[in-house]
Amino acid sequence: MKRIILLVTTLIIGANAHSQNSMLTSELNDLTFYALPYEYNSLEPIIDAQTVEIHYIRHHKGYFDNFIKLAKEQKLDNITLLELFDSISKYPVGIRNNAGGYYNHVLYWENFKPGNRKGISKALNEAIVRDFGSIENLIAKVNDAALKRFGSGWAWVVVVDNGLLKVCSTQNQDNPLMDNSEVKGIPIIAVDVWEHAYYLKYKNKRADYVNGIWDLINWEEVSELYANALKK
Ligand code: MN3
Repeated sequence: MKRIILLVTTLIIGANAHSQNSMLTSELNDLTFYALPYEYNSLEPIIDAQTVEIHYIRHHKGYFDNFIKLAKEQKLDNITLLELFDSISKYPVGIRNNAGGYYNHVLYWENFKPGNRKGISKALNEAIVRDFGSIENLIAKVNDAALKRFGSGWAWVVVVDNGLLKVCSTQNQDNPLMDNSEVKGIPIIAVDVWEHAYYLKYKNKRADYVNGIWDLINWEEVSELYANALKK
């Protein structure tokens, strides 16, 4: 019976659209590959189906498979992703790149979950106005961080220790949960600016992709991530 409960729990963690929190706090040996909660063409026309498919099945799955393999080799089964990120500078760069690659993309897909694009919570809206003046200012700041990131990396909106919102950017597959991050905080918006995220449709025009994604952001989802981040 215990095994069945464990199996069901694992399946729920794998398939749950709000998997970010449980993913961060479950032990590495319980991690399953993230189930994309929509079809490949659900983000059309802003992100084309082929880009989503390749990005999810090849890139994201590749990071996950490599991460699990390296974690097993390093016998990391019993720590959580959150603990790992919090001491990532002690681990080989392969762990850092692939663990980051796995987690970052889960957040990225969750941010775009088709649904409530106007459903921002009162609390998040007030926090954005408090810290940036307006949602437009926040978007401009994230876009700026995304465009200034030289080479591959990410732009983020994070909740920092004192509950304030901050915009930052990281290189490669690093993220703001990592102990070596310049800005440390809990991410609620993740913008992938690796070329594989946009090149098929946008070619070298990163700005067009970055401007476009705001029409995909599920503010209801981001509001929930914000509420959860404040609880930690
Ligand atoms: Mn990517």
